[in-house]
Parts: sequence; structure tokens; C-alpha cells
Amino acid sequence: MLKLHFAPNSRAGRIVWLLEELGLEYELNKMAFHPKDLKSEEHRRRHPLGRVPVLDDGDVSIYESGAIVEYVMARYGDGGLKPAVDAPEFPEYLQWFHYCEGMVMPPINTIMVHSVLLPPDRRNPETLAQAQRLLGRAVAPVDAALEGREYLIGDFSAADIMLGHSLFMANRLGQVSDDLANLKGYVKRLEDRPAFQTAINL
Ligand SMILES: N[C@@H](CCC(=O)N[C@@H](CS)C(=O)NCC(=O)O)C(=O)O
Repeated sequence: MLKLHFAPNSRAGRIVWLLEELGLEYELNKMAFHPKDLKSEEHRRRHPLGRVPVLDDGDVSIYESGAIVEYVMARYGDGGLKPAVDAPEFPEYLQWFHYCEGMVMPPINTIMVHSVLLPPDRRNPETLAQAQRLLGRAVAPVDAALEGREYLIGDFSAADIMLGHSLFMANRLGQVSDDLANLKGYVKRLEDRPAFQTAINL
């Protein structure tokens, strides 16, 4: 059985969300989002940086949320949540799938570090403001792409699990302006999905 190494309020939620959307069975190793669990010797054997998510599948152990999503879909997805390679939506699917870790998560990480994780005396307001500007610029094209669409490529896909999860996090951090009405509505639609609710409430 698939075993997911998980911590709440992390990218590991993407994998729970995916597994729930696909109706797959899995076992959960729920750790605290705390160095005592994530930086333990046991977890560092699974992930050298002591991060989540990590997925075990028999002899396979794999980390990087995007890679895990691709792995699960390829081995167990039965062709779901992804357009066919020759479908017109395929390039855009790839673009938004990778835009998540490539363009949106880097400023979110910096915002987290300089507004939540570091003790107040070590936070840098200039670094924070620069990351907020970068994130604002990164999410604007997503808002434009969502004009007249329910999901990123029309139908719900794994690109929504990747990028949608980041946009949910950005919104929760108060970083999605009310002017971005398409994005606000999109995050709400994602939040209404039962599989998303399961992932976020673990
Ligand atoms: N690019 C990696 C990022 C993994 C990552 O940084 N995970 C965070 C949680 S969202 C983590 O484990 N942080 C713990 C730490 O930095 O100590 C992925 O997509 O899986």
C-alpha cells in the first residue's frame, strides 16, 4: 500500500488531495511540522533535507511533490486528472503544473520565512516586501488565465492540485488582492472540493 509521510500545513497536502481525488487507498505517517519529527534521523533517511512530502510504494521511495504527483498518476491514475499528450490543453497543463514550484512557491517561501518562521528580530522587512511584490507579479497571469474558466485548463486537473494548492496558501497568507476576482473565485471552488477538505483538515 502507498505510504505518505506527511505534516499538516505543508505541500504534503497536495498528495493527500491527489490520492483522495483518485480514490486510492493509502497509509499516512502524520508527523508534526517541527524539527523534532522532520529533522529526525529516521525522516532524514527518507529525505536528506528532512522535508515533506515523501511517498513510499513497496521498494520505491520518492520525494518532491510534483514528482510524486506524476508518479502516482502514471502508475495508478488510469489516465485521469491529466490531458492526453496530443490534446490542445497539454502544453498549458505542463506550464501551470511547473509554474507552481518554479514561480509561485519561491516568494511564498520567503514570505513564510520573514513573516512567520523567523523570530521577529531576524525578519527583514525589505526582503519580505520584495517577495510580496514578486508574488503579486507571479499570480497576476494566473488570474488572467482563469477568465471564463472553472479550473486552470478548463477541467479540473493535477495542475490545479499543484498550483491551486500554492494559490490557496498565498490567499491564506493574505497575499491575493481582492482585485484578483478570478483567483479568489478559483480558490473558493478548490476549497469546496471534498478531497481538498480532507487534505487540508488532517
Ligand atoms: N520542492 C519540494 C519542497 C519540499 C518542502 O520544502 N517542504 C516543506 C513543507 S511545504 C518542508 O518540509 N519544510 C520543512 C523544513 O524546511 O524544515 C516539494 O515540492 O516537495
